[in-house]
Amino acid sequence: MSEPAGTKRPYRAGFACFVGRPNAGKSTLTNAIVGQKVAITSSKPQTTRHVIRAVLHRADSQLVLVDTPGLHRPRTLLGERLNDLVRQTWSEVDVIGLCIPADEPIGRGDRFISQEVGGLKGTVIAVVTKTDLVSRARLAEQLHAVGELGDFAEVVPVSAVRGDQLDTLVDVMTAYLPRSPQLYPDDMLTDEPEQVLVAELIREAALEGVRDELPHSIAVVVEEMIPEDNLMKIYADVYVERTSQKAIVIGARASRLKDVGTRARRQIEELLGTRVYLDLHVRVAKEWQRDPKQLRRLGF
Ligand SMILES: Nc1nc2c(ncn2[C@@H]2O[C@H](COP(=O)(O)OP(=O)(O)OP(=O)(O)O)[C@@H](O)[C@H]2O)c(=O)[nH]1
Ligand SMILES: [Mg+2]
Repeated sequence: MSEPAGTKRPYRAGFACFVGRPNAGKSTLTNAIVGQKVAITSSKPQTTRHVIRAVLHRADSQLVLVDTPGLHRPRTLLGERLNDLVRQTWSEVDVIGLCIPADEPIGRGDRFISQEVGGLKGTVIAVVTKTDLVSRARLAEQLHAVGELGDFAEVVPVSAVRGDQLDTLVDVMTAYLPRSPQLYPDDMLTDEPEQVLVAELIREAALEGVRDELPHSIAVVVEEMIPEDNLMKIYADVYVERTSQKAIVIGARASRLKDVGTRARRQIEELLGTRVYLDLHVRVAKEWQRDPKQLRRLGF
């Protein structure tokens, strides 16, 4: 990929996606690279539920990062839809960044995914994430193990939390992009609609402190956003699958829901740069993860 000395580097632009099992750190890495929160993150697996594009602009390149849901063994119709999205995405991009956490042994899921991506047209790079959580010796072992896992063009260790090696990763991914004119306007960070970003921030706040099956059962839809003087009025519905879950999300004397609202509001105010009035309603959509009609209504 080297150019003769003295010539300007050719402009490159294209798509790279992060894939990997749930919780591998894909969304945190996406946010860290573009320097803004475009994707929500949580310690619960299967946080990301759609494909999120974020654009990194440089003088001689445009790297479109595509964050995808964690690939997993599906137990619901939602799970199947999410896996389909991942497979469609990775078949279309120029570079696939297979994310494998440094602090967990390589498992069946990683092996399965690395085999699947092996046959794609895009260049596959292994990204060893969360390096801040392990010793140098452990990291060396993991890099070796990842090297054995598949035929990767490169293996790059990173820590999104510390910001370690992010530039290196971007350089590596960019090098495999095609020569191409700019794909998106200069100032575009993401093509996520504002309502979706807002709904996601509410879901992120709602995920905090809930356990077991409940994180999977929560969905959020922003019904209305009404600008008023210096204020944005936002009306949103938080969906759960069962009445018992509704009680948990609301909490005693609505204390939990209030906390969720406060946390979400702060994040939304930061995103929109305006004061926000947030009205949250908790509703039950019975077994929505398995119901095609409800899934469609919730945007899947
Ligand atoms: N210490 C440390 N933790 C990290 C790092 N990157 C991600 N995490 C944590 O790992 C957890 C999962 O991160 P996410 O970015 O949501 O993972 P994901 O791969 O997008 O997960 P899904 O969307 O569920 O597939 C969160 O608790 C993050 O804070 C890192 O570089 N260092
Ligand atoms: Mg994610």
